Amino acid sequence: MKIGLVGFAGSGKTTVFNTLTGLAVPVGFGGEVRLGSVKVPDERIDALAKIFKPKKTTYAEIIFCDIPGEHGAERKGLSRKALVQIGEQEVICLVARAFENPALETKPDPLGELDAFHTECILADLTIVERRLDRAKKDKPEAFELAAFEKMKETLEQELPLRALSDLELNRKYLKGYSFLTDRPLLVVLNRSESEAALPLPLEMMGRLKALTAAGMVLSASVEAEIAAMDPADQAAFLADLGLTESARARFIRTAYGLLDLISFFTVGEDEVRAWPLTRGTGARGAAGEIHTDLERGFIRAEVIPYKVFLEFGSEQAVHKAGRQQVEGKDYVVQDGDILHIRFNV
Ligand SMILES: Nc1nc2c(ncn2[C@@H]2O[C@H](COP(=O)(O)OP(=O)(O)OP(=O)(O)O)[C@@H](O)[C@H]2O)c(=O)[nH]1
Ligand SMILES: [Mg+2]
Repeated sequence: MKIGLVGFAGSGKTTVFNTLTGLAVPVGFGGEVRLGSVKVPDERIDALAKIFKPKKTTYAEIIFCDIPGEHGAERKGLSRKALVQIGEQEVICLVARAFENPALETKPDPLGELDAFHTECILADLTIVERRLDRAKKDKPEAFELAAFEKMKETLEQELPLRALSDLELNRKYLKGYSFLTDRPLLVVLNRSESEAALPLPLEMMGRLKALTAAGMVLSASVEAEIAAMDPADQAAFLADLGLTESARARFIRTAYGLLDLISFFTVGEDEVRAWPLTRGTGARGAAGEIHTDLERGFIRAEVIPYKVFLEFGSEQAVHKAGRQQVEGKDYVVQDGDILHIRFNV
């Protein structure tokens, strides 16, 4: 999963990047676009790896892209370069500044930053939509496509993001070639000073997030980056001093999985034990497609062992013997923690 960290100059993106990845990239203004990856911890994968002793253990992975803000110019918003970078991300994480930054003249205004960012994304999308509608006068697209673009125009003109439209309202299958910014999931990180690290999101911010179909969380990036770089055994005590019970990374991953409505299924064997993120509600055939398109194309059935059942019996043989393995067809809705074996034929 690719998550882009974006936001206004000096909002703390690079510091947040360090907090989440445990890296120690120098902070300060400007800099290059940077990538860093994080494994999504999962105790179930740890336990399965102990049992199977596979050659390879693969956790789900998040790749963070730190996209610098624009400095200097009167325009404090997003550069064209940043917009292009954002277009390549699956999830947008806006870092909004709520701490006093002595290097900046402006007071913290996280709501203002969120609104300004949203407006830029609306304008970028509206440009694409209007261009398509202009062309439609000549090339006469099919009715459903025209209707989709008109619906999008109407939505954007009301300053609503495209992600607010359901799949029924907007047939996204036909829009894959387009890159709409407001159709991506948005997670807002409110970057606060240390003294406010454990306070909940302000009500006004929560209201705004709801209106924008976005999720939010609080971070105090400077101090949490320092904690993230410590020995894991020492981290809990320092977090507790801030009034926190969970690391920034764990909170972030939980928020992102919740926003995207993701569950995990597992594949196991001597070669590899692996976690696969999957959108909740996906069928067995769709899950097979996450592993490989051949498995989706030639799908015959899925053999399913829920993680809890596996733990109860301790081995696949014991589960089989007890008759507790499920044999499921393509429409079976995969559950969090399912261990899948896909039978296929191509
Ligand atoms: N007090 C405080 N300072 C912070 C916090 N997060 C970042 N800073 C400071 O703010 C300054 C800018 O942080 P960066 O992480 O470099 O900001 P950025 O968003 O990456 O900046 P650009 O990439 O230039 O747009 C640095 O001096 C940080 O140490 C925070 O949570 N609290
Ligand atoms: Mg930076």
